[in-house]
Amino acid sequence: MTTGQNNVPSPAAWVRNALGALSGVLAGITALAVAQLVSAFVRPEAGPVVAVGGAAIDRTPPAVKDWAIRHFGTNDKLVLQLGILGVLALFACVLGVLAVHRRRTGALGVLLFGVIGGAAAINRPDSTSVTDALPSVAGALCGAVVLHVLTGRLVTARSAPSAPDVLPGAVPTSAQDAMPTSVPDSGPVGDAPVTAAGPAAPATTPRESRWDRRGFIAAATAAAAASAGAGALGRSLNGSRGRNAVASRADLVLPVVASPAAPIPRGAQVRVPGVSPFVTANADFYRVDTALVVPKVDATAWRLGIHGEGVTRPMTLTFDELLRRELIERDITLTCVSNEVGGPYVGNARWIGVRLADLLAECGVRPPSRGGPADQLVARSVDGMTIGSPVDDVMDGRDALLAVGMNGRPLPFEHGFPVRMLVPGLYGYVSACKWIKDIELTTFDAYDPYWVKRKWARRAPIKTQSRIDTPKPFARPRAGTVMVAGVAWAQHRGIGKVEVRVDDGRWQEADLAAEDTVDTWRQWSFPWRATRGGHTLTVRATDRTGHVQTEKRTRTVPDGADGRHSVVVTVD
Ligand SMILES: Nc1nc2c(c(=O)[nH]1)N[C@H]1C(S)=C(S)[C@@H](COP(=O)(O)O)O[C@H]1N2
Ligand SMILES: [Mo]
Repeated sequence: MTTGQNNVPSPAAWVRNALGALSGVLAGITALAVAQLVSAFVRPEAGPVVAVGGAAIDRTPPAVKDWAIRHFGTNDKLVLQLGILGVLALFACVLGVLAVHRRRTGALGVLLFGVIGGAAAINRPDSTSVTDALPSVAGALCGAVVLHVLTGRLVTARSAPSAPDVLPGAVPTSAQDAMPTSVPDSGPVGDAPVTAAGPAAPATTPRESRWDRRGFIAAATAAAAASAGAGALGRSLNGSRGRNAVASRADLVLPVVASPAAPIPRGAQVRVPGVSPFVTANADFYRVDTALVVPKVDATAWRLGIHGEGVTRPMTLTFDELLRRELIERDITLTCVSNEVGGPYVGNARWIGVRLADLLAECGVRPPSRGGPADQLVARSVDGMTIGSPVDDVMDGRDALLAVGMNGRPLPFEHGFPVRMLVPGLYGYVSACKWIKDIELTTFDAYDPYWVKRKWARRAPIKTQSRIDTPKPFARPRAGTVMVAGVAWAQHRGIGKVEVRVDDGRWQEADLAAEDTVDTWRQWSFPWRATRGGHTLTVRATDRTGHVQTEKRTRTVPDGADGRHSVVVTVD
């Protein structure tokens, strides 16, 4: 980035490039702010960052998705968005510097990003209209204009080499504005009416005077202020869009249930500090989904369609109609297939909902085991997620739910308000569709849902697992009796036994806490006579079918992690 006149980098060129980069960033901010504003009128999910982020999530290989969940947990989406913004900022700087030298190319580069964002937006599964491209395109247009205008204030200096350093004094703003912007290299700057110089830029040094500093500062300030305004307005409009949904949730009073859950046995919770609460509070319940923007569904406008193969009486239900049905209350432990051995993506809640099997039966659905043609139930969410469950499992008598309540409250938005599906015994990605809007009966041969298209198994019952909650890894308990305790789960089969092994010793049976139901996890504890030194504690569970949690470690892909949880501690 030298002037070509000599090999010493010209400070003016350096400054110009820096200002170019700044222009690029301002153009980028303008583009995003305008996109945010326009998306409020189109669809919040159609904004470029959300659309590109969603596309990135969909294209993320399962192993990377798993890695992201493992390392960033529920912050994975924040990290992704920050990553996208970081990449955009980098490109904005590059385009800005480019625009200093090739103004049109820079602006075209900004437009290219608009095309990418727009294409991503209309290709999202929940996109129903090409208008979804509008936020990106409008944002990019404004961004391109900003970049063009800002770098226009810098091009005076750009043309300096044609009349290096001899350029006397300031070029008046008016004369410069009159210059054809497309000919910075060949422009007759040397012929500029320098005699008119002086009053326009009085306090500038010769070098600074080679660009339209005032014009640049004014334009940059205007761009920054306008984008701040557009961004703020867009955010508040987007916020108020969800108002009906928030109101519909606030107005919701869950009806009295016809079939309450039995009280949780007193002994279900072991009294050892550090063990997970038996019931996971809504705020602490793990969240795993692909939604960059949590869908805010207005319950009063919600509809659920049930249709497909073997559905002799298709149905469309409103939320009120759903609530008027017989409601049941059940404790169900949900687990994510991405949960590593010992991992946190498991939670237990008391759900309220409608028995899905009854609803399907009313629609004329028969499970394949009774001659029905459809073996797969595909649930679709408002955000385009598809989740496929075996019809036989849903209709075999277990408490598969269309859930509306979680721990006595309407579903939180993060967990699927107004309605989600739950099937005890199946991992979330094959059973627990949040923000559900449609149920289609089909076959496993005919259709692969979202995660199955991405190398996960078609069928995925939850594997028998156990976890040591306390002591924590690398804890330093004192010698003597140390309580080892945790949870074990084998939903819909039930936990029959939990054993603990110290180092390479024999398996010793742990004390099982009272069982709530076979659909919930079960706590256990083991009083360990701890001796000084380093020790490895390992746990294994046996389910009620007699299956012992296997020793063989497998990865989470394709159908859930296998293996045993170990914790290394040092006893002082
Ligand atoms: N609409 C929608 N539903 C979804 C998902 C999703 O990404 N989108 N993720 C599924 C997965 S992988 C799991 S493990 C559970 C998690 O439910 P939770 O976030 O309420 O814990 O939701 C399931 N339902
Ligand atoms: Mo999951």
